[in-house]
Amino acid sequence: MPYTEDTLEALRKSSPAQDEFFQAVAEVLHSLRPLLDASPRYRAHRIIERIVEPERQIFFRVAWVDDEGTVQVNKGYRVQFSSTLGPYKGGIRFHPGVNAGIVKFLGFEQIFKNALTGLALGGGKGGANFNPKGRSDNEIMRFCQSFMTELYRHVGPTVDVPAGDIGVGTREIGYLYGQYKRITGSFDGVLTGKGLAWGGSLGRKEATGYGSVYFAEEMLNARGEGLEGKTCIVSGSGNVALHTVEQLQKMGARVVAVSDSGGTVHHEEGVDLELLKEVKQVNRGRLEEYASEQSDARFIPLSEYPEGGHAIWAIPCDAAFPSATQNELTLSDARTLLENGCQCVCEGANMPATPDAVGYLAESRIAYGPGKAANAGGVATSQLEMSQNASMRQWSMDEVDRRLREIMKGIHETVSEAAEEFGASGNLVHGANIAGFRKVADAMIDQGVV
Ligand code: NDP
Ligand code: 2IT
Repeated sequence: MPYTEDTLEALRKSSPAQDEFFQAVAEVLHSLRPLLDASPRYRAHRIIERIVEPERQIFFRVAWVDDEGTVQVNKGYRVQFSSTLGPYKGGIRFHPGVNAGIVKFLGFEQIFKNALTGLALGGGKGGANFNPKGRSDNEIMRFCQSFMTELYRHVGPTVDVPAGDIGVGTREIGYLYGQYKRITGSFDGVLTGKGLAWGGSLGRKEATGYGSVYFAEEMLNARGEGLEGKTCIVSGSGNVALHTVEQLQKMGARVVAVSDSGGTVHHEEGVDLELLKEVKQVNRGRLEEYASEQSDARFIPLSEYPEGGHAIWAIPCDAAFPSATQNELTLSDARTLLENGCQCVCEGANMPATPDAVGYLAESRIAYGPGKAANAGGVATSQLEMSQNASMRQWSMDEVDRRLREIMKGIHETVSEAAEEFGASGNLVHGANIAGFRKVADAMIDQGVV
């Protein structure tokens, strides 16, 4: 049995029922085979066995009182996966589907994504199985305060720096930061994605979506093409999706569909971003409200789609941006996209494609940008926020955006070159996994057995 299979087998036994985590590990290990064959030192130092094991996992109770006076209890997590390249860094997710395996998959991906940015960032992730939908501001605040009352002792500006993810935006970061400050008495850069008046960076909220579009543009430019004039679809309608739509429109592309957990909006004339932001960001509402305001837009509810939830991928496009959640794009969706002429799939979300869809897309001739490369602009700009906090300065939007664009260009070069080096030219899944891993693994060897 190959070395990587042994490790996976051992993991399945030692941490059962963590499907998304095994999925993320299996993909990386599959890509690494040629590197591990060429460089026996990784095996000698048992890097694979060490890198799949988080340095530390913190599981905690989050008790809080809802507006009816009822006590609620949730599970809180912070997985500090790797501090090899810098402080643990990665978002916090509030979603009812969060469990230890989800947080571990996200933390594992984060190690390699952060390495690809070229910045001094370790990897971590956190979250809670808390559903913010339908909760009042006061409930969100009490939940965040309870969550931080445990988390504060594990984080710090040079230790572990959380940020947002699904269900955690500027509002939640504000409540978490307020509580951290109250407990520690210290105004420091312990979280990123902060509000602009209290330590935040211009461009952070836009960065993941903008970065994903810059990455797609790099992939297309390498083929003598560009996004201008292209028809695009973007799944999701949260932070990443909205800013993907925004940057696509700035670059002259037409976005004809977006989605949320209730269904898909198809708007052939082009999505009205102002209305979309009002419905999803300002009112925190459902996407079907968009279609009721726009007579030429069609809403396709989840229940109407026989395959279950993937109506967006059947809408013909030149480029698709999966930007909602994990495993939202199956092999059959990927086939449909390509049959309809799609030439580019660029992942704003973490692990949005199922393993067989990843294999199919990576082997196809289209431009396929895996999440750990394509959505790294968010965490990279978090590091720019950390730099600004450390130097007590605030850069202009133009300055941040210029750096983001450079970073995305650099990531594209790095992953393309690594793919080429290992005989998989154009396969950016292999390129991203190899380049991210190699940087961390070499540094682990330098730092000894820890
Ligand atoms: P948000 O909470 O802002 O938005 C999430 C969007 O995805 C919403 O439209 C939501 O629908 C939809 N969604 C969530 N879960 C599901 C589901 N199970 N099925 C269908 N749709 C779903 O999160 P973000 O935009 O921040 O995150 C989106 C993705 O991008 C995630 O994979 C995240 O890990 C990744 N990411 C985020 C970064 C960031 O900086 N925020 C950085 C890098 C990656 P609804 O509105 O109905 O809830
Ligand atoms: O998945 C991710 O990269 C994020 N949610 C952002 C992490 C961060 O620390 O900015």
